Amino acid sequence: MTDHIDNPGGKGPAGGWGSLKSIARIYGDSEPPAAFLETLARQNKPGGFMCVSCAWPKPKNYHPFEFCENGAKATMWELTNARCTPDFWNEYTATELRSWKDHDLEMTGRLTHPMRFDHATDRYVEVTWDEAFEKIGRTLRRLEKQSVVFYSSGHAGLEASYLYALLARAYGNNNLPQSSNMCHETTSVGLNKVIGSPVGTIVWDDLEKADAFLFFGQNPGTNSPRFLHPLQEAKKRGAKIVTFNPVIEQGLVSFVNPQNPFDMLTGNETKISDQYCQVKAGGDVAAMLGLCKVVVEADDAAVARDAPRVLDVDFIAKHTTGFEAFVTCVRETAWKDIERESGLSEADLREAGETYIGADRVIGVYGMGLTQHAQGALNVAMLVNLLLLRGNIGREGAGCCPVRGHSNVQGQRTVGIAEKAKLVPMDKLKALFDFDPPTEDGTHIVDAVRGMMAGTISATISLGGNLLRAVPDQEEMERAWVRQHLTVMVSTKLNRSHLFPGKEAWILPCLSRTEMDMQATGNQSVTTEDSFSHISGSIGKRTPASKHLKSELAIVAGIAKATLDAKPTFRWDEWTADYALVRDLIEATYPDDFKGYNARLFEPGGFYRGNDAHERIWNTEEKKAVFTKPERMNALSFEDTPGRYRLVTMRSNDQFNTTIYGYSDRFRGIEGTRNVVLMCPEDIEAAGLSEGQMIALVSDFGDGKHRELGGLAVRAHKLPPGTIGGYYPECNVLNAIDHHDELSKTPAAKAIPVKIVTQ
Ligand SMILES: Nc1nc2c(c(=O)[nH]1)N[C@H]1C(S)=C(S)[C@@H](COP(=O)(O)OP(=O)(O)OC[C@H]3O[C@@H](n4cnc5c(=O)[nH]c(N)nc54)[C@H](O)[C@@H]3O)O[C@H]1N2
Ligand SMILES: Nc1nc2c(c(=O)[nH]1)N[C@H]1C(S)=C(S)[C@@H](COP(=O)(O)OP(=O)(O)OC[C@H]3O[C@@H](n4cnc5c(=O)[nH]c(N)nc54)[C@H](O)[C@@H]3O)O[C@H]1N2
Ligand SMILES: [Mo]
Repeated sequence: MTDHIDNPGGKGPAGGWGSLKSIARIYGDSEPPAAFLETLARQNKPGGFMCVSCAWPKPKNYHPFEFCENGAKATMWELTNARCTPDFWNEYTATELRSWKDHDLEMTGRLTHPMRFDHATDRYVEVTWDEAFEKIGRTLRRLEKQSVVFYSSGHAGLEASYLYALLARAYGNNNLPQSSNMCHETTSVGLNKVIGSPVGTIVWDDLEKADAFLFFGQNPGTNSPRFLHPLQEAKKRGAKIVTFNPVIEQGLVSFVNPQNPFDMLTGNETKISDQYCQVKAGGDVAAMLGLCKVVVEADDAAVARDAPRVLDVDFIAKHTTGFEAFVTCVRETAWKDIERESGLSEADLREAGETYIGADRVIGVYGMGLTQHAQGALNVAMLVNLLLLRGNIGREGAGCCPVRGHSNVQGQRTVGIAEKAKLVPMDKLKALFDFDPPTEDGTHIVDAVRGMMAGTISATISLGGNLLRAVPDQEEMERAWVRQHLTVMVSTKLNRSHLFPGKEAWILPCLSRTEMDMQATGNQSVTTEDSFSHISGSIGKRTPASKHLKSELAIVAGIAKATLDAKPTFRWDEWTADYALVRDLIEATYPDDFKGYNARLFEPGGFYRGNDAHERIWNTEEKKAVFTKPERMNALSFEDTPGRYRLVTMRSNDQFNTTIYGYSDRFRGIEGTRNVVLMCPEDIEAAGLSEGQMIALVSDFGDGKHRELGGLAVRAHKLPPGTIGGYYPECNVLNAIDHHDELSKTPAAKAIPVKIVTQ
């Protein structure tokens, strides 16, 4: 067992006083109004509001303050006193603002008025909502239907999202790409292919019963800190945790619970990982093959001794297909190949494999470290292979746990934001609204970006997000984005996407979920779905940041009314007046998932939508869970060559995606800057570099296009040789739009092939 895990440069355990200080700093920076604590106390509780940050579930038995460091930051970021009013545009032009940093753009505060871009002066100018809707509608009516994209980032609640998808379909296309196309699309497609479920299979109770957790490429300390509470509990009852990650992430090393006064006063840390395996970026396929090999060898030995089997043979026989081919591959794979491809030793993998075998109930947790690779779906299939060997899916305390990103990213998919026509009950839409929904598939993000570059996409409506900053090939994308005829951004804060306006461009500012959403029938609640498929109501109580803001639902309805022909079945005004009517429509469209929807909004912990894979019902083509024989030993689409590195794009502890709260990545010991490249000392030396030296990275994707990011300081960090680290979104200029997961097209942001250029 690994007793001590070095944290390179990090400042103490996750949580604890560091976390409170970090929240306080944002509080100071963004000057939120008083009574902020009162708002935080309502976060993630029945009758309160659901956190605007990540999609981690809300427990039934909540803590006095059911929020985490980053949820508190996200809330504060929205409650800032700063306002980005129309006057701001008297001082700056869009072109000038392009040199601003993401952090500084959002620090201008909440957007307050609907705005139209005026190309003559290069500024946004204030407009009325009526003018905005009328003109957007008029242009949409004129454009070629297939050339319009309806993007959404996973913020908006289920009600607005359902109407948004209805708007796109009634308009005439299924062009409904979502942020998950850059995120867990690999899960939606890859996991679905092997177990017939596009989402994770566990529920909260399983967390409380698992004997071991295997973490692959998910960083709870930063991205889902409330996960650290059940992990701390798990450690207390003796559960084991093994982590596979090229970067040593503090939240997976140790944790001090900021909700526990005793832990806070004594600095009582809980060690999280029992073993930390610094796998190479893209090396998980080999690592998991190694773990499977340990299981298969142990089973062979058990058979020879006539001891109880290590494989769950009954489960495999009854519930799976493809076992023989997979196991033959496992037996035939040599340890030396596994070691080379994973960067891990046989001894370490044996230790991890023994932990897996020693635990009766195991949960496999994963995030972007598995999904954002050229063979991300193979990564996911390998994790499923490993779990299936011992029947660890669809059993109490066991299962597959992809940790989702945005607070309602999963739910938006559930209620019809999907570019794939087959995922949506079109017959129900036809019956409810009396129109013929389009049957052709729409655009995935990657297709939308290619379409913008090729000129076939000429308008983008964005329900939240910062698409321009989130996608690969950013420089080409910026040139393509401005060639569009129409860009409409429904946003809370200013971001880079606003600064590249299409020929007609609009900013439509919306309410945040913490704010009152007063409509004709009173303050409205909205609902979101978490990573465990539980649906919870959310009510905002704060006074809106500006009296000109509209809710996301009201904005969607406003655009729809101005764009679509009127029909008795399209009751946009009534739906805006009473969101419960929209929930009735959702229930009518998805009766199995949303039975009794309106009555169940505030059930503690949310109401469970159900998941067939959790019940061992496999909705795959084969009607079984599928073992996948890997055709490759790694998740990459390129070979190693001298001077080529695998660049991992990382999130700091001080950001939410493209929203940069500040420049303190305290867990990694990086302060005051994001312009760094993390490299291991051996790589620094081998490349003839020195710490602090300024370098540039250039793309080594091999498609002949020049992509470069300069002004980066070399930082020594404990990483596997050949794997280097840089920050997302800054590094997006280095990735190619064609570099994506083969099956799901999720951009491969975790092993971008790059070379180093000295400046
Ligand atoms: N505070 C905060 N919370 C967030 C977000 C945020 O930006 N900030 N973003 C939200 C969103 S949209 C999402 S999708 C989630 C993202 O949450 P995560 O899934 O945790 O995403 P990342 O931090 O990008 O990467 C996860 C981990 O993968 C590791 N990794 C990189 N390459 C590999 C590899 O090849 N193999 C393995 N095993 N590991 C690898 C990285 O070192 C990192 O620790 O978080 C959500 N929550
Ligand atoms: N290189 C690299 N690229 C990546 C990733 C990576 O790890 N590496 N991660 C990918 C992932 S996982 C994701 S999910 C995408 C994220 O891509 P997006 O979801 O498009 O980006 P965000 O940064 O989450 O969007 C931030 C903006 O959303 C708006 N906003 C915030 N709250 C609200 C709200 O309540 N309502 C509305 N309407 N707007 C709101 C604000 O204006 C804010 O500026 O990026 C992807 N890109
Ligand atoms: Mo995400």
